[in-house]
Amino acid sequence: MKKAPAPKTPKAPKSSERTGNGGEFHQFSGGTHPQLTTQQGQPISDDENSLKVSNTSRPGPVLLEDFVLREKINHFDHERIPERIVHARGAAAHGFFELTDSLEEFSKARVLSKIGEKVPVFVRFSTVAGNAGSSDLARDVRGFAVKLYTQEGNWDLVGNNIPVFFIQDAIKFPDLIHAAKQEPDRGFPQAQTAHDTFWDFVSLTPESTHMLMWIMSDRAIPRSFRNMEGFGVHTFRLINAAGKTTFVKFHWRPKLGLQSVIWDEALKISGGDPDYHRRDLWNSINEGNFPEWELAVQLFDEDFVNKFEFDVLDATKLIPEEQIPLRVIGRMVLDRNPTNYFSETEQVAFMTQNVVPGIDFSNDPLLQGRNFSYLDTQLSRLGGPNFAQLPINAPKCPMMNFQRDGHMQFQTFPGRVSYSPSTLEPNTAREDPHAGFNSVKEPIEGDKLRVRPELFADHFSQARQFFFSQTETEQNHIVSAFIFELSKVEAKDVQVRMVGQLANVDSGIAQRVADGLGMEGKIEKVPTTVPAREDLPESPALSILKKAKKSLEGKLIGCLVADGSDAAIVVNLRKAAKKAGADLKIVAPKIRGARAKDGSLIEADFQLAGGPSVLFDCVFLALSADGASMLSTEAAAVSFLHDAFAHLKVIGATLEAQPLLDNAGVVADDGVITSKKGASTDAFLTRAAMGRVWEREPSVRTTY
Ligand code: HDE
Repeated sequence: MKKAPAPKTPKAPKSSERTGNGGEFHQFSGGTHPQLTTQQGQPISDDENSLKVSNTSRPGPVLLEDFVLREKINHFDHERIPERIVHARGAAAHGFFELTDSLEEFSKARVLSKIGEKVPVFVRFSTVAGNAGSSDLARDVRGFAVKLYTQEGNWDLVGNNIPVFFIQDAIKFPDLIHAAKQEPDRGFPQAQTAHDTFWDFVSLTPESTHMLMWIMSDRAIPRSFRNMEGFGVHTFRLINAAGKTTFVKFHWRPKLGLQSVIWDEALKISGGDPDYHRRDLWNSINEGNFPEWELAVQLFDEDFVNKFEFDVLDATKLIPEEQIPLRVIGRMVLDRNPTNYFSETEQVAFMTQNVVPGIDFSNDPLLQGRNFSYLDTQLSRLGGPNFAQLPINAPKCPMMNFQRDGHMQFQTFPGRVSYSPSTLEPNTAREDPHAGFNSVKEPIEGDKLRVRPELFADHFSQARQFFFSQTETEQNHIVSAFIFELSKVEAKDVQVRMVGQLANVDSGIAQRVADGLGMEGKIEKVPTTVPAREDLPESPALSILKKAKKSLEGKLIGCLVADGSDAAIVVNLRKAAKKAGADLKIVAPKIRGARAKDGSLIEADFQLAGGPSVLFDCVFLALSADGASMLSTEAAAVSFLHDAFAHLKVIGATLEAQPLLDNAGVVADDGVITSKKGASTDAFLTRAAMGRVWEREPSVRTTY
């Protein structure tokens, strides 16, 4: 085969050849570059200057004939597509799912029955309410959408990091989202529910109460995507080869365990690094620390459905793990960052209706509504019916049908036959009644009505169960979150109604929130037909802290240094941290780093003002006496430490760092570890592995 000629390196014109030109060509740095061309392939001679009637001293008018300019600007003008109406802000990664336990008995889906089957996945995490440019740390549900490119077609499990939802029927979704998004007259606030319209709506929508407990909990401010659970939310169905069906709920469980931040920390991370979650995902994959989850299922039959206290088709309810245990069936690893954010993360089109033979929908009215919505939204977002041909959306198994033409048709179909049945050509695609997708054969009978089933009417029992399944710390955080959010609501009657709604969950919770808001007088319960059951047992699986992993794996340590620091301490700390699976970042007054007492340079990852302690899980002050005294009057250093203390972080320090600890108001406790020698680093890491110093909280924050 003849080798293609190497692309020619265009030569920069001599400045004398460039008439009246003040601009310079900066990009000619030698080497071999391909020729720059238009979209049509015409070589471009000058990418710095538009075509003008000109002389050397004065620009004349720009010519309409400049097709190079017009094409470039035209393309730029159309670079954006409509952002998602919900889940606009997201980050994604590639990876694989591997089946470790077969569900063949329940499902004929190859991806759920063939042990060892590995399928590529693309996973997009998102916030719901904020616009694409909002902050990662908004208090919000996180989307957890997984596209599995199976050999039987794409299966999209479009879930969230919270197992229940705000509403029971799809017809309320536009109202919910309109209430949560920025208010239509003023265009703010964005990426938050702390405003009147949201609380007005939910205080009038008792079915939202269970979900409110979840989004006011620390689940709504995760430490990273790697520390989140994922849930399919709805009940789905599995179908085996004999046509037998079983109900199923899907759960993703993070290998690193659950972890969240503290609300004040979330507020500050939004300023310090609005890309905190996406950066964490990107960096961890780049560094080879691949995020991993287990896929687990809850399987149940018609008998359970009939005896369960609630309706399994009600998306505002969950099935406690204590009632139907999780069965782990596989693992998912994210090991590759996207090559291009727009082509992949932005153009990926998740659709709940993407299921494969062996998996089917249930009659959950929310799921049924979603099955319509997701295809519809892709048409307006991606511009036409051929979006499934975009590489990120295309199945990775053979795809053949007679759908033709349309905007941006990338395929060139040969032949005369674009219909079925046909005889004119051999080997045209045919349906297969056995291997093809079949719905569960379910007899349906009833009146055509706009109603909700009776069991859907209990809105408070599981909200109460959730609250009382939390640790005391977590309960305090939920109460504080209600107080924070409602304090931003201007309409006092909305506050009053919401507190009255909370009284249906528990009068104690309502009273605590009322106290925090400074409300006086008797709380009026909002009337309800189904009061909360008080007999549901606690479910420890609903708590983050009860099942948190006590480990340093995946944690980030911020180490503050200054001139005169002991380099050996830093080296040892880094080594020990790495061994434990954590990462150490150096924060110094100057980004070049600090000159250690032995004359070596300790290179910095963050300049002090750009590396606040909210970015780290725990902090260590490797300071000399001079360094500590210099930093003790530096506001950024004082707030670095003050915040670390207030956010209940484990703080390690050399003895010389004491002046800075004092100035920052750090009071000695179990989580403040100081010592002269390197021994303190071991004690520091041991304590840091156990997580935050929750016992410190009452001394730094008022709880109601
Ligand atoms: Fe969505 N949702 N949703 N949703 N949803 C969208 O689809 C919708 C619901 C979820 O990373 C949209 O492609 C309706 C529940 C995720 O690209 C849209 C209803 C759950 C994502 C849409 C719901 C979700 C979306 C916007 C009520 C958790 C992001 C853009 C019936 C189980 C996927 C898009 C991604 C995205 C509609 C409720 C999760 C408009 C009508 C419940 C993770 O089609």
